[in-house]
Amino acid sequence: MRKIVGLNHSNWFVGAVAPQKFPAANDLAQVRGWLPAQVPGDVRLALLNLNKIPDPFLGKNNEASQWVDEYDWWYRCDVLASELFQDKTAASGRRTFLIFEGVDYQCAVYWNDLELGRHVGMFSRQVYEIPLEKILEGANRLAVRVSGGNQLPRMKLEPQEKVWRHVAGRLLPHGAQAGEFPDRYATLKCQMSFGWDFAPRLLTCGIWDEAFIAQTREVFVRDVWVQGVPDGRVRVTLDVDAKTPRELRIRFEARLRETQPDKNLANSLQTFEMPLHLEASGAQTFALELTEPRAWNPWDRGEQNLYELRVTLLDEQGELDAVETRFGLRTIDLDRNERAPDDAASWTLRVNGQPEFIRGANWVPADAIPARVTRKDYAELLTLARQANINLLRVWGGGLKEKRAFYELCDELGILVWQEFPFSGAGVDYFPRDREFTSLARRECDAIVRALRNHPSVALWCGGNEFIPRANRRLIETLREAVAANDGTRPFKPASPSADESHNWRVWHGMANTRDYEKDTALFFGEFGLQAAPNVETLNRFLSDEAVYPPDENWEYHNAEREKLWRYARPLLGDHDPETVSAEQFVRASQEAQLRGLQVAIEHARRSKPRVSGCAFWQFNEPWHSICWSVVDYTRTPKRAYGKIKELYNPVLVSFAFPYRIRSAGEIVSGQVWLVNDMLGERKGTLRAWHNETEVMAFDVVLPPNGAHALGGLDLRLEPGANSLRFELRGNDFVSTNEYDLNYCDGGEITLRRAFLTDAAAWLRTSI
Ligand code: BMA
Repeated sequence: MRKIVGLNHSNWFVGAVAPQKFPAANDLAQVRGWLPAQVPGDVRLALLNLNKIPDPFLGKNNEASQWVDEYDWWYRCDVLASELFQDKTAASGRRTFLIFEGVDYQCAVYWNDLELGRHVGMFSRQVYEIPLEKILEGANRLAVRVSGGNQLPRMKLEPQEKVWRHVAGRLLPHGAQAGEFPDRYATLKCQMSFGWDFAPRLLTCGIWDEAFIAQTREVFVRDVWVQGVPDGRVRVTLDVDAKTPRELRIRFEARLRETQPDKNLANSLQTFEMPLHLEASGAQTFALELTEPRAWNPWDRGEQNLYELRVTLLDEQGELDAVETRFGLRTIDLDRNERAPDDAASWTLRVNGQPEFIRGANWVPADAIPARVTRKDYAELLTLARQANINLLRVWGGGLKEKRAFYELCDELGILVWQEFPFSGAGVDYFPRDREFTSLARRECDAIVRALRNHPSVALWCGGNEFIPRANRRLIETLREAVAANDGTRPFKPASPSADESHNWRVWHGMANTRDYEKDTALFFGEFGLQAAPNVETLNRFLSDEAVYPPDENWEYHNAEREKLWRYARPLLGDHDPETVSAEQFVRASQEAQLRGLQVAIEHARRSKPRVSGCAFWQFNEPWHSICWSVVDYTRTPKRAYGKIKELYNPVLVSFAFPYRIRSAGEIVSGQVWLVNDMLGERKGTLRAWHNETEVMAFDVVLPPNGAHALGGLDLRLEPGANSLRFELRGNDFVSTNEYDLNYCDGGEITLRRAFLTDAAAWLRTSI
């Protein structure tokens, strides 16, 4: 029997000590004052809850708590023997394990005076056995020394490398995250926390994910790995710590998770039991066959069937240990894109053998203090993603391996996950190449793969964000090995972008006209987007009254790129004088610019199917109050583009391809009407269109399965004033709408200098 004693509570304390180089000596006695804290938690969060620091997300308050990084910190709590045993004298043979799902960043763990171990890295699970004789009657002190601020390891840079990184930081279009950052590059800590162009420098530190104690009899199951395919074949691999070899029985109980109460689940529980010869420790694999198997699918392909699996080890006296996990039956492959050149990279994702056009978004950490993100927070954001018809999230390499709830919810909602390892550059850089760093990378990435591999939603592993693959060969080989050794069922991409993928920053960073997106010839569009201000109500939450408008350095502190915001908002301000527009008018124009830009890029991607196999806009969410590329702000208020994404990502889309030019009333706009169907079945419906209030089209259409085709031309004479073109395609079981502003043209050509620098950065990323 496994007993769990949770350590996720607020009976913890936190205290500061002078910094020491890791590994540090035990200086618990040096802590001057202990403050109440909770786990999962973060030092700043504890201080914030006690009003000892101002809220770092408001105004420029973040500066006021940078001092936190100058200290190392201790967490401690008491564990009573009575929580662990009814009667300790009768507990002989029981084994007790302390488990941390994530400690940020370097730590040493003590049980009373016993050092259980040390660890570096915020993403790997730590498991320590506590010897029975070390568990005292009464209270036991659990203490963790954590360092995450100024004591991080640093990468040694040659003088010429320093100069190069410095110059690149100044010159490159997204310079905020380029530069030296010796600690960031030498650390597998959330890269964004060192400061990014949508995130503050906020070096988190603490026990940021769940912690608990697990108690078993003589045998402890360290890990269960389940691989299942749609025909019902399942392989279960157990990693067991038994101390000595023994003969046992093992029982597997698989139950289809009840998602729809009216389903006939009479046969939902399937039990398998067999004898087992256990070695002292190590992995063993079992093959099971489920009857009436039901596959897991992304939401736009079918049901999200999930199985709950309980594995129990038994001897004559009953249960020794039992663990539970969830899994799904599905396959994932990456295939060549149709109509792509012969030597092109494969970008077509197939789930259960069927091609899946990716209508994706980039996901960044939901909070710059991720310790406080709860299942409810994830559920709200992921439900918004699902409602926007998003079928894949790219968990960007500058962010996290998210908490378990994120992946469980993606499984339930049928959203695929592209998971990156925690490496993120600015396109020009390399990570340390020494053995110590490489083995740290291997350990952390092994742990990430193991933690996520049972989730059917996880579809692809990727080395990380925007670093040059050829300058990081050793790292990429290490990551590839971690994936092969611990999974082997999902594709691996070395980095994003990689061959035949674009991060299109000619628009925005290069200041090109949004129609420039239509020149993108990549097979997968991994990043593109425009900044937009959040609503005025949100601005009011984090900027003082004087700072709310016009955009100034307070906006820049919250990541606004003023010049570019104006460049894209100005053409949408109509006759308003940019000097005198109100906050509301500016916000509306910037949100409209973001919406129109995303519309151009996404429709270009969808019309280019099947040569193009998907896109992921930059970015879905944001980690603090930011003026950035997100379509849902930190308060979870959608920007105008969010509603548009919902339309643009409808599996069935009507698209109007027309040239953007500055025009005046009386001129003719000529374009092509396109129909796109991402579903595997034919769709029939009635297509209607209106130019302002006049109906200009009404007829029945048939959309062949999984394709994009041009239906025919449409010419419209511009009227004075507004010119809106609306489409509605209505079938028996679906409605798809779309809308265009025929007056929209964001003018201006890309400047030569910017074009050169943006293109050079893109070339460096994929070619060197
Ligand atoms: C991309 C991302 C981020 C960055 C964004 C906007 O390339 O990968 O590094 O935040 O551009 O500049």
